[in-house]
Amino acid sequence: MISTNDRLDRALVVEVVFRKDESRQARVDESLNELVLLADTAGAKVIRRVSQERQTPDPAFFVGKGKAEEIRAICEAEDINLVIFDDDLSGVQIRNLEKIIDRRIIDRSALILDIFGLRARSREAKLQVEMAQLKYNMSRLAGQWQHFSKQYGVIGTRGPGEKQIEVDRRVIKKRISVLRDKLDAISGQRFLRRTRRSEYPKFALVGYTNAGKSTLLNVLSGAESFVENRLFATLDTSTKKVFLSPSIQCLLVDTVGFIRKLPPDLVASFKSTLEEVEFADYILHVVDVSSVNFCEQIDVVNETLAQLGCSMKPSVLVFNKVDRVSDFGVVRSVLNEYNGNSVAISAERHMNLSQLKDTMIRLMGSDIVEKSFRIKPTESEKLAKILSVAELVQESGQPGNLLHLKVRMRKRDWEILRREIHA
Ligand SMILES: Nc1nc2c(ncn2[C@@H]2O[C@H](COP(=O)(O)OP(=O)(O)OP(=O)(O)O)[C@@H](O)[C@H]2O)c(=O)[nH]1
Ligand SMILES: [Mg+2]
Repeated sequence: MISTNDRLDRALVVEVVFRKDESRQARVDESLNELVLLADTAGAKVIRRVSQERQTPDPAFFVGKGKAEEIRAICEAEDINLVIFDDDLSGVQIRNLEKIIDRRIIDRSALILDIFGLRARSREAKLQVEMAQLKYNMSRLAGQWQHFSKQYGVIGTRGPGEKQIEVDRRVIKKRISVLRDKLDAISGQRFLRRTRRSEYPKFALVGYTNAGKSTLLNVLSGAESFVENRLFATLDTSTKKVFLSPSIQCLLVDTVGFIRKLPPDLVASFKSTLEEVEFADYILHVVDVSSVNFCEQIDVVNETLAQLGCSMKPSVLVFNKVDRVSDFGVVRSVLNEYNGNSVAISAERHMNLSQLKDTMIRLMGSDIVEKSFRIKPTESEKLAKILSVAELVQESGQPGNLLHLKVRMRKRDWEILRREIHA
């Protein structure tokens, strides 16, 4: 946690608008709002926001030296002890800024890693976060030993600069290799679990953090996963069985939320957790349609899915939290724009969930077959067998006479059933 004592950290956040990049100009405010939310999640109170327009980042200070001095003055005047940059800083920049500003300096990635550290509950999540933090620190070690030693007093004794860095680097590499072995072992167990359950089609819930993935998992499965109106409530995967109709079941797996500028070390370290997405048959992409940035959030999630090699998986776009949208025209136009497999729901208010389930069944189309049967009055056993795996779509005829049935079921069940009833 970034708060090291009882008192909340008092933070100042810094954004740099690069003039060359016009699209960034428009997005920068949102990025900064999100940074404030991230800081709040980590337990810091943001007192001030500072921005600077530049052509390129300053290699030594990221912002200009004069700006850094201005930040120091603000920190002194307002009793601020933590400065957070919205962009990634190099080790050298962090060290130089700390010298001038004389406060702890962190960047967005460090903040996200900090929150993950705070949120990690399972052994696997803890190991994954530690791995990501070590990699992050290793990449910023050059010329930055002072800073590093403040965060991890356990590694080595204080030695003269670069020599100590070599010692630290060796220690970190060793630890990373130990962590990798442990994570591989857990990943192996996960593989066994996964193959045992693979008889059901699997949907992965993906989406921007706070979109409502865990809430949706809970309402569809009747489970009670952790839900919170904060970022990164879920770090562990959790798989539940869900009835899409009385006879059609699927597995639904909840996983970690995405965010813009997710540190690459983190994505790499959460590989085995994110494998749940890779191994899923289908994707439910949950979007908080009440957020003003939902379009950009969709792009961020799609980019992350592409990084994971999952962009081609059949998916449903689930526009959640419609109860918070007062203008239904917006929802309608969104559904028109993303026509195809999209549906507007409210997980919390249980709105349109049956429509969502129907959409999921439709997506499984190739996996589901529809069959028609004529059942004689004497064939009650056959009827029972059919109805034990299939769902009734249509029925005609009178009891005691020939019955016409139209049913649907999973292909796999049909393969077994056809042998049993000699169809
Ligand atoms: N109004 C409204 N709020 C919702 C709805 N669905 C979820 N929420 C709220 O949104 C917040 C985030 O929900 P979660 O289910 O934890 O979101 P998540 O996508 O799992 O978030 P992470 O695990 O952080 O990635 C909670 O406060 C939920 O109560 C909805 O349909 N309507
Ligand atoms: Mg969640």
